[in-house]
Amino acid sequence: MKLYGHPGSTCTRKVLTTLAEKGREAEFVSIDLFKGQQKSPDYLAKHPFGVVPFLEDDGFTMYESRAIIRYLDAKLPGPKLTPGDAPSLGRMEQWISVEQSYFTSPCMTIVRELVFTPMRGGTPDMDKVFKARGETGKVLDVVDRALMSQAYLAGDTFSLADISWLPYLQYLSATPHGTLITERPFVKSWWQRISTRPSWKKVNG
Ligand SMILES: N[C@@H](CCC(=O)N[C@@H](CS)C(=O)NCC(=O)O)C(=O)O
Repeated sequence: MKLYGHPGSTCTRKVLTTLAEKGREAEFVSIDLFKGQQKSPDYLAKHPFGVVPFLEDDGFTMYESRAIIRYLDAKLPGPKLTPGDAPSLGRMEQWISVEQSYFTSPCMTIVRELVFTPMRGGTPDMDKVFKARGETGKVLDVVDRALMSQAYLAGDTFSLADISWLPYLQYLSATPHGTLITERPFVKSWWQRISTRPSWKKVNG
């Protein structure tokens, strides 16, 4: 199995975490996003949208991180990361959709402005940061209420939904707006639970 990605990429990290939960390693092919290698003709021949990750598995190839993690969980032996009962499965899918639809964009706006823009010598747009902070906080309020009565997003067990939130929360936690996580008691304890898993420590380390 070969995974094309970038070690700092949130989408690559979801796939690496899923592999680690399954106790599986893939050959890692590093794509240099800073040099634009994802837009090279060779890579575009694999991934027509020119982003990472991209998976090759014994002649079968695919892209889109959320699809890849579902594929890996279905295919690989090891602990199941998708609940077997319909309500928990529905919850898992709901939270993966919430992450993609409402959370990732404002969360990564904060990270882009406060981490990546200064790294490139630019000045953060604080209006964007404060607007995004409000939006991110509203989503985390909803998560906080849901986690009042359960340990993980899908219910009692860790699932692909938790994996899909981990990389974004990690970046957010490294900004001054990491308080968005720590000031919500149920989000805070969930974050402690999921971010200390050996799989995430391996990927984040
Ligand atoms: N929906 C895609 C998004 C992939 C994506 O945006 N990847 C980023 C890294 S996390 C990327 O390759 N960015 C480089 C670029 O946009 O050129 C997925 O989930 O795989």
